[in-house]
Amino acid sequence: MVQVIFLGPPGSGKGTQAARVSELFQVPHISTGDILRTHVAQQTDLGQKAKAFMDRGDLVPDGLILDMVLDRLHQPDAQKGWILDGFPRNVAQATFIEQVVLQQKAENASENAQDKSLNTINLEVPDQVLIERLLARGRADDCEQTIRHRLQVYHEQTEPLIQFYRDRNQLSIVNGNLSVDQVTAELKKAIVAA
Ligand code: B4P
Repeated sequence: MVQVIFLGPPGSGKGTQAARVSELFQVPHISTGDILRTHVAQQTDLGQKAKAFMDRGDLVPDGLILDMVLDRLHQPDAQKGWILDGFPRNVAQATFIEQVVLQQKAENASENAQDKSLNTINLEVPDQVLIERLLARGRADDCEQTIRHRLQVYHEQTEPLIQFYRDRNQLSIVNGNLSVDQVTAELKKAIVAA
């Protein structure tokens, strides 16, 4: 059983590393950004509502995100663990996922295993490197003005989660400003599976 939450600013490599760690531990990679982009591409009701927020680099409102995440976590493949990439992104989302994990713990009656398996990783990368990486990627929301706004939203709304998880003794800091392989090697050392 392994449950990993990737924190880190936009472009820190959450998506890149979550895919690798998912392969390593054979648990699903759940990226809220990817799920949202699929909804946008399919022009679902959720996608139509989310698109303007994503284009501006704002967080999509929690009212649209929480049910989407809960649905995904209830899929059969997520029962043995998951890698969450891009969620939680604010304190309300962190409180929500904490309740979900506690409820699962109660249902499974395996307290110790659940405690040991929750890993929150903060990938640290300087802002200037993030901007260069995202400009090089060039996704629809990777123009310089939107990137700067996403970074501001990150510092205001997501960065406080570092203290949230530090207070719970669930935080590991990993240097994301290394090669992709080097970051994966650091993550292998940091992640504890129960
Ligand atoms: P996300 O899809 O989560 O995207 P991201 O944070 O910008 O990127 P990530 O950190 O995953 O970077 P990646 O590995 O791809 O969010 C997009 C939008 O969706 C948000 O702005 C928001 O609107 C919405 N959203 C998503 N989740 C939400 C939530 N929970 N609540 C509300 N709204 C939500 O790496 C970036 C680039 O760097 C890539 O090109 C990669 O190849 C490169 N790279 C990675 N690691 C590297 C390394 N070690 N060295 C050099 N380059 C590297």
